[in-house]
Amino acid sequence: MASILKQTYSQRAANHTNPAAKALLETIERKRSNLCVSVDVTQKADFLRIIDVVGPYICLVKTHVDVIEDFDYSLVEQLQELSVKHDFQIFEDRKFADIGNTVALQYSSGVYKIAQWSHITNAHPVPGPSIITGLSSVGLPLGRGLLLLAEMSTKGSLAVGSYTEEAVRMARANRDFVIGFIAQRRMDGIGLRDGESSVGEDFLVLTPGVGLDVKGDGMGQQYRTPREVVLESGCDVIIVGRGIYGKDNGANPEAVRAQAERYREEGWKAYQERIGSTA
Ligand code: 6AU
Repeated sequence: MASILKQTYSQRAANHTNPAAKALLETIERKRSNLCVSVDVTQKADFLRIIDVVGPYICLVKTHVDVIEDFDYSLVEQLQELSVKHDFQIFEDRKFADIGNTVALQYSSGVYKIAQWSHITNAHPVPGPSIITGLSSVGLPLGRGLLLLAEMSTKGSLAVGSYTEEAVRMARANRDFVIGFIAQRRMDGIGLRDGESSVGEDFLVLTPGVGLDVKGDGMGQQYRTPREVVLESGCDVIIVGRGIYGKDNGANPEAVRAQAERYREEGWKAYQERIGSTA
């Protein structure tokens, strides 16, 4: 079988059993988009307007629901309606980081009830494997998927070296629920012990820190282009926030639409070049 880097998203979808991973890969192929838009705005109206505009160009919406000042549960229902209207998956970027019992409560309960509506969420591996036990006790019965933060996009990140290796080992031991990583490159072969092989393993790599016009944000964020991320580093999904909705919370829908289209095209072109096909 061809290396993961050369396989199409639909070939890879067929090899996944986790429903969230499968659905994401199928959506990417159907919409010819490996673009995830990160909608980090604080007002419900801005949030919904941006998603309705970018919806046709994306495979996934990434949220930070806890930054929305006028949040109420109707927002979740409207988000779900938009996900059906435009055919995208939902990823709440919660970055869980506590003991198993606490993260299970944070994931299932409280104001946001993330597991009820978010197909994918993420966690820091810092507490060790028990964080996966806690989250999977809630998410696995609902068909959800988890990404581990194996690396970060920020200057001076501590998620490097043996920390990254341990994150990959934790994922390998929990392949039913851990569908991939937030990382800056493919993790294939990382952290393998003597005699282990990563053949047949397929973790999705979703990559933030993507921008075409600037290299950073003055607060530690570092940007690379879709080409660097998808073609040179072998990542699967580009996560773009401010590069798409700009500095004015997406006030100009036409500008937001144009940027979404631009990033979708760049991400898809880089993927086609990677697999060696223009189909
Ligand atoms: O494109 P930006 O810089 O406007 O937004 C990037 C988004 C933000 C971050 O919280 C998130 O991506 N992020 C993450 C994620 C997705 O987990 C990890 C990381 O290393 N860097 C990063 O920026 O919503």
